[in-house]
Formats: sequence, structure tokens, C-alpha cells
Amino acid sequence: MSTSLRYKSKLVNPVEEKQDHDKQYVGFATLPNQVHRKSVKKGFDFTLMVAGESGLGKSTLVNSLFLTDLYKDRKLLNAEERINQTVEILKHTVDIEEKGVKLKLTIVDTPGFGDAVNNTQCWKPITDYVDQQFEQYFRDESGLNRKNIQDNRVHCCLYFISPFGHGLRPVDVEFMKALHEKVNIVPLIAKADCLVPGEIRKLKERIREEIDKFGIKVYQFPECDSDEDEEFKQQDRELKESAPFAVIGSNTVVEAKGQRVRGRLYPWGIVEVENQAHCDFVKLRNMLIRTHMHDLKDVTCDVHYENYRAHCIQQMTSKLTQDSRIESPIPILPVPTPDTETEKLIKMKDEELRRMQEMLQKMKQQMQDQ
Ligand SMILES: Nc1nc2c(ncn2[C@@H]2O[C@H](COP(=O)(O)OP(=O)(O)OP(=O)(O)O)[C@@H](O)[C@H]2O)c(=O)[nH]1
Ligand SMILES: [Mg+2]
Repeated sequence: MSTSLRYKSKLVNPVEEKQDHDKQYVGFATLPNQVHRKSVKKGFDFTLMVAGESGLGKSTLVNSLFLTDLYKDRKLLNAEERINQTVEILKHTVDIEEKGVKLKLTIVDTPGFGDAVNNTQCWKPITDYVDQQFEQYFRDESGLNRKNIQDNRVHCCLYFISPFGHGLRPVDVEFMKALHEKVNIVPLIAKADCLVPGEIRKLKERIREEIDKFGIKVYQFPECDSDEDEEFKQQDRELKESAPFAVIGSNTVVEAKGQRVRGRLYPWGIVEVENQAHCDFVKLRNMLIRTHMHDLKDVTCDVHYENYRAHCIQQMTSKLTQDSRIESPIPILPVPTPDTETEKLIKMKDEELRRMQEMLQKMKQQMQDQ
């Protein structure tokens, strides 16, 4: 068939050929644009969490990453004046708009551990928080207002590692293991200005080895497509080689070589947060905002949330087998007819839920029959 088409097109003149070609144009090539336009209109949301030992600079980094950027004209106070110890889980939401693209950014700042004599289970409030967000999403997905679900799931957790030790501490290992099946962990070396480049290199190596040795599943940067250009591939290689990123945070603006930069002023010199020769802050910010935000969200949805959901369903099923009198945990809902293309995805999820509910009902019936 393709041969005859090719033969036919050879017979027509170029104008006719173009018209013919236009007629065959289905139009799906504009789909990415359509999706893009819809997403732009709706806006993106992203939730970032910070965790780790107290005093490692979590709140300062969060401020350096986003908040002070949002209020460029605001008078910057020094860190001591602005940052207090975080004593409870704090959620800040900020709406950023850049070139017409909206981003609703939620930052979850958590209290650091380490002040208590016994730090057993110090990760519990944090794992509970992550689970609560999954639970809420799971409920909303099975509810009636599925179209307007507010996604508060945590898409990334920056885990701060002390620069003063010789690698991971037992509490770091336990903390990350308690979180790694629930959220994308990006480990960071905090306060990197305390170490010289050689020490940073060694500490990074050590942490990488220990992450492997203890079976901690940190966020894996996806493979770079083979058709990407060389510059992109190079950037991707550098990003992967730099992990775990060594970061510096500051809320003060200082003058360096005639320019006002965010940095830390010491008697012996200035450490610039955004200078790539001083630390990996810029790499981290680019990774989070420019290059990997979508992937972090996809992994959250496809891996972590799906794990949670499968676990919930398993629990519901086993509860059902234990108690045959139990009512269906999720009410059977009418399946809405999709009226737009975008609802297809929601419909697929609904179908899945409905199948689960039917399965549960059948099991319940069988048990009653027995
Ligand atoms: N040297 C150095 N000091 C930092 C850096 N970031 C923050 N600090 C200082 O470390 C202290 C603690 O910073 P915070 O941001 O409050 O630390 P935190 O991790 O949020 O602490 P908790 O809220 O107790 O968990 C402050 O005095 C900061 O100025 C850094 O990159 N390098
Ligand atoms: Mg804090």
C-alpha cells in the first residue's frame, strides 16, 4: 500500500502533492502543545520536603532556594534574625509565575532530630506526614470530586547529611530507610563550606558507597535519551557525578567583586551560594526546577503512590477475609461518562477502582455463600 501511495504522489504536481499531504495530516502532532497549553493554564504543583539533623541548615537552604527569590525587593535580614529552630512540621505554599507558567510550590519544613537523648523513631512524624498525604489522595480519588483533587503528595525529600562525620550515621541510614519506599530521597551534604574540595570528594564517595552497602534507595536520575545533544548529555553526566550534592545556604546578600550575591561572609573571604566552584547549589536548583521536576512527580505517582495503594488494597482484602460481615470499604460509585479527552485518565483510574470494588464484593459474596 505504501508503494502505491508513493507512486501516486509522484504523478501529481507539487501543489497537488502538498494539498494531498495536508489532507492526510491527522493533527496528533499538536498533542504535546495541547497538553502543554492545558498544563500551563492549570498550573503545576510541586511539593518539596526537607529533613535531617537539627541545625544543618534546612530552613536556610529552603529560603535560599525559593522564598527569598520570590521577594527580591524585600529587605534581607541576616539568618539569625529570620531563621528559628523548626519545632513542628511547617508547610509554606507559594505561587510562582514565570513567563505565564504557574507553579504552586509547597515546601514542607520539618524539625530536625538530634536534640533528644534517644532518637529512636525520630522519623515517625515525617513518615506519618507522607502517609497522610497519600491517604488523602486515595480518599479523594475514590470520592465524587475527582476532577479537582488537590495533590499534596510529597514529590521530593532533600535529606541533609552532616559534613562533620565520616559518612552516614546510623540514624541517617535508619531515617532514609524509613522513607525510601515512600518518597524520592535526594541526599545532600549540608554546610559544604566547612570542607575543602578534597574532603568533599572523599565524603561524597563514602556516602555513595554506604548508600549502596545499606541498600538505601535514593532517587535515581533517569537515563539520558541517546538522541539528546552533546551539551545536554555532558550536563547530565556532571549532575550524576556530583551526587550527593554539597550545598551551602545563606539568607544574607553580600558584596563580592563589586556584585551583590547571596553568600556567607567570613573574616578570610566570601562563600558564594550560587558559585558552582564553591558548591552544588545551582545544580540542585536546576535539577529540581528545570530538569527533573516532572520525573520526580512521575516516580511519586507511579512508584511510591502505587505501592501505598497496593498496600491499602491488600489490607482491605485481608480485613475482609477476617470479617465477612464487613461492608465494602469503598462505596460503589457510578462511573461517569467522560466528556473530554482529559478525563480519560481519570476514567481509567475509576475503572480500576471499580474493578477492585467488584472483586471485593464477589469475595464477600463467596464467603457469605460458604
Ligand atoms: N556554615 C554554614 N552555616 C549554615 C549554612 N546554612 C545554615 N547555616 C547556619 O546554621 C544554623 C542553623 O540553620 P537552620 O537553617 O536553622 O537549620 P535547620 O536544619 O533548619 O535546623 P532545625 O530547624 O533545628 O532542624 C544557622 O545559624 C544558619 O545560619 C551553611 O550552608 N553553612
Ligand atoms: Mg529549621
